[in-house]
Amino acid sequence: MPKRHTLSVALIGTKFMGRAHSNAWRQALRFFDLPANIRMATICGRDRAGTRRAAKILGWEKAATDWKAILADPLIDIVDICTPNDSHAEMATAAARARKAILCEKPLARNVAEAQRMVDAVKRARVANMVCHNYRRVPAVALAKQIIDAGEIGDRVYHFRARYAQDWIADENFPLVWRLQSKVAGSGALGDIGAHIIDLARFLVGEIAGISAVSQTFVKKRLTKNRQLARVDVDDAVSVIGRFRNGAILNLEATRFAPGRKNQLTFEINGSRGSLAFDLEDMNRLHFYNANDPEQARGFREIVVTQSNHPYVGNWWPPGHIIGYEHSFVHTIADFVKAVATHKRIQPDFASGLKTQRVLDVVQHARALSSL
Ligand code: SOE
Repeated sequence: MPKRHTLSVALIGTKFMGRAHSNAWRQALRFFDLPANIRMATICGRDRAGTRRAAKILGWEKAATDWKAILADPLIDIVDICTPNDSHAEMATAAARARKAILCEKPLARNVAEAQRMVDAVKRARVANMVCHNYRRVPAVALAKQIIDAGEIGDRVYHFRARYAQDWIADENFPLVWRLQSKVAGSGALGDIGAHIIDLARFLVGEIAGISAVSQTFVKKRLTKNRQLARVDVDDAVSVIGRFRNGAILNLEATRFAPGRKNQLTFEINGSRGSLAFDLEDMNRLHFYNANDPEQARGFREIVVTQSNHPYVGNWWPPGHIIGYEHSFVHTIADFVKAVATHKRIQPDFASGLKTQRVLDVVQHARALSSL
């Protein structure tokens, strides 16, 4: 039996995404048959004490605070970037020069220029690269893709409409965190959660030909951490209409001002012979309408996506035992490890992330409203 290769990983970032990715690096090998072992070598954060705590709790061998030193370590094979958006381009281009495989959280960058630099760097270095759009690998979403590709909603798609709604900043007293500062985030709800539904639109329906959009900043000023009042220079919400290259119509909404919606991503796709609908707050279920069903039995059916032949779920529990948000990261990282170990491309790669970034950029600069 040939000795299995071991891939040593360094993760940069210790907050929400750092924790979600750490869990995924630990679980991937335990639940998926991977062509390589995974060594959780180093986690890197800003402050030494906090990063040491994170290493201990999240299962990393070492804690570091100098990400550049990590890239110089010849024993590191993979760099996983889970930091705020303003560091993605610098870290990824340096990691590419150091010949590391790279997984980067979404959005790829703050703007198209940065995203283009990242694509150029990974192409030049010929290193594996992937953007972590984890919702593609929610089993119900992956099943929707299979149903569409099998032509079971018909050979034409008429509509893709999606909404990603949260409410964590609807309180005007919520402080001016990095996700609300364009110099760090690039944009607001648009790049943070809008990027997810733009990626899903491209994944499930196809490339986008053109868009029109309106965005709004509802709370114009917020308190910084030093209690100074500062202007909010990103969108709080955005609405997009558009057209795909295949003629389907696109409707998207990304908002952080939907009180009661904690993390609700919904989409509905209408095709010539059927429809699909999904709600992340009920993520183990896919709603499917098949116009070819016998007329007396025709209607939306609810598929509980937990059968062993459904995407990914056979690796977890028996039918009916549901999974959660964190499993989508395990699926993403398991597929990434397979790609790195077998030298195959994996989607969405940085080139795909750049296409999403181009849509973000056009939305951000769209001036669509005709005054009445
Ligand atoms: C925003 O709060 C956020 O954390 C996004 O940044 C993530 O991508 C999304 O999965 C959950 O919400």
